[in-house]
Amino acid sequence: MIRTVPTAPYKDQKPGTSGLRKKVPVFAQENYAENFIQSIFDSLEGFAGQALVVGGDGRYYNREVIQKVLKMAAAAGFGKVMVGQGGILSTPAASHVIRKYKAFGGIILSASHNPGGPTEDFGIKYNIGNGGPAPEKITEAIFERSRIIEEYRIADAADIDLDTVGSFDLAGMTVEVIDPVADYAALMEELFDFAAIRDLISGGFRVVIDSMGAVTGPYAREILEKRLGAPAGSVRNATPLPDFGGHHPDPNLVHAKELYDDVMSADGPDFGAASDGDGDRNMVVGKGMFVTPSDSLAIIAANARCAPGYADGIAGIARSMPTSAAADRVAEKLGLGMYETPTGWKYFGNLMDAGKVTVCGEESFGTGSSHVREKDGLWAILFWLNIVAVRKESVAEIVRMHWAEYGRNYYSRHDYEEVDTDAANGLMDALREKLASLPGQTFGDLKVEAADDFAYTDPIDGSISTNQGIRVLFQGGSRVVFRLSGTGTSGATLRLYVERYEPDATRHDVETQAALADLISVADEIAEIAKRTGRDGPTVIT
Ligand code: G16
Repeated sequence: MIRTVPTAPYKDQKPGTSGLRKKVPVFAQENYAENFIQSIFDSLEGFAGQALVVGGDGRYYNREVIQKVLKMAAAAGFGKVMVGQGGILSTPAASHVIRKYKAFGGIILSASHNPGGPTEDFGIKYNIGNGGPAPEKITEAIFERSRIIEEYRIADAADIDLDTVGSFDLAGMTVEVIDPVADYAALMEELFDFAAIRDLISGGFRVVIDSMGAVTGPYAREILEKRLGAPAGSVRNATPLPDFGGHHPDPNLVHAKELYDDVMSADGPDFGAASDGDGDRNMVVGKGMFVTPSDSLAIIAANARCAPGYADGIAGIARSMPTSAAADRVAEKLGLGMYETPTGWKYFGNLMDAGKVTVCGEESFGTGSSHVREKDGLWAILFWLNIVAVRKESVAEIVRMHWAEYGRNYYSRHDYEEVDTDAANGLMDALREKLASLPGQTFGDLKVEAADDFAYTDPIDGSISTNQGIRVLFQGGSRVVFRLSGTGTSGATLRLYVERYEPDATRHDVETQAALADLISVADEIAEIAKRTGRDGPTVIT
């Protein structure tokens, strides 16, 4: 039986960079999740009888919301829902399942790299039939709907047993509980040279993956330990836990420090990697070398032909605006198209669908390709292992040789988290007012060449996105970028991105913060970060 439930709108259901993310107690308010789910369905057309994919990163509240989605999908008229066993599907795996089975779309439950638990973060995101995050046109429609919603519809039925693979009936709709790993692992085996990686590992190359108590554990175990022959225990924190074991599942130098220190220690592994809550982010560390996400994109693009899935070369590269220009130099040399988009994986979808780009990346530890329409942590890790196995050089050697050939883009991001929202908005407004007067001004040795508020016109559908971050570009290719995060759940997070290009290989060994020191202080001078935020330094430096 389908029940129609009267409800009242919540005013704060505007999706951010990647879906709606809020604290669990916010989602647990009466009808809060239901309102948003119904708003998604009300914003879509033509799904009657079609399939929907549902899964999440296993965080606290995942199972409860999955049951709601199943019952509401049945009431909305979907023909089938495919859900990962245990409610688990990594974000890239969900994208793959949507594409492989030609589903109408998917709902992914995750707050990505943010902590999980009864008072921590949760999220709901809608992905379209190409497997990628819904474009702004749809997220805007969902938000508009959520502001006026008056009722939702739900099937009165018992909960589905999410732990048993098989087909079940829910009020006339089929629920297929699927193995969350199998399709994804098979795809990775098609793309990469597993035989070469197996030889590398059996030859003594030690690989460690930290799944951070989050979703990639079962995927990494199947692929690294079972299919590639790494010893048991090579995947750490491999069981997805509702609170990620108390970890902050963000693979960066702060939250994956233990792994980093281990790889850097004298008798540590040769290669370390980590993924985030929902498996789309990655961090890659080789002995003596942390690979910045921006360099990772450039190096993967330059070496793409090492992997069987990319043996014919790549069509083009895209990166988000704050990501360093390292990949641009590769595109130029290889004669490939290069696209600079706003922050958010959703902006890559059209370019990939149109065949303009194959490989995409973001400074926020995201790298991926057109094999799915999300960034893909394990994909990036396997790509690196494939490159190391084929080139028979260490990560550090590969990175250094890349810099020697293309020059080095020194790069760092400084985050000021949980800043007062008014102060953060005030800082950005003041910067916008200064934009016109900045070009031509000199700060020490740095002369401003241009300054703007980044706007993007999608080359495929012509849609325009404005206010995507303030860029101050200096002569010689250095720049600072200021942006407010669209994924935080408390206060505002100010991001400062700093980049300096150094073509001279004799100057490639400077410590990153030292290499960027003058730009960092100029950024503070221009934006008055310390004064306006009341902070004497960033919360996180990556
Ligand atoms: C999401 C988006 C990414 C974006 C990142 C950071 O990642 O999918 O495209 O780069 O947020 O966004 P912001 O700087 O606005 O916080 P994830 O891994 O959180 O889904």
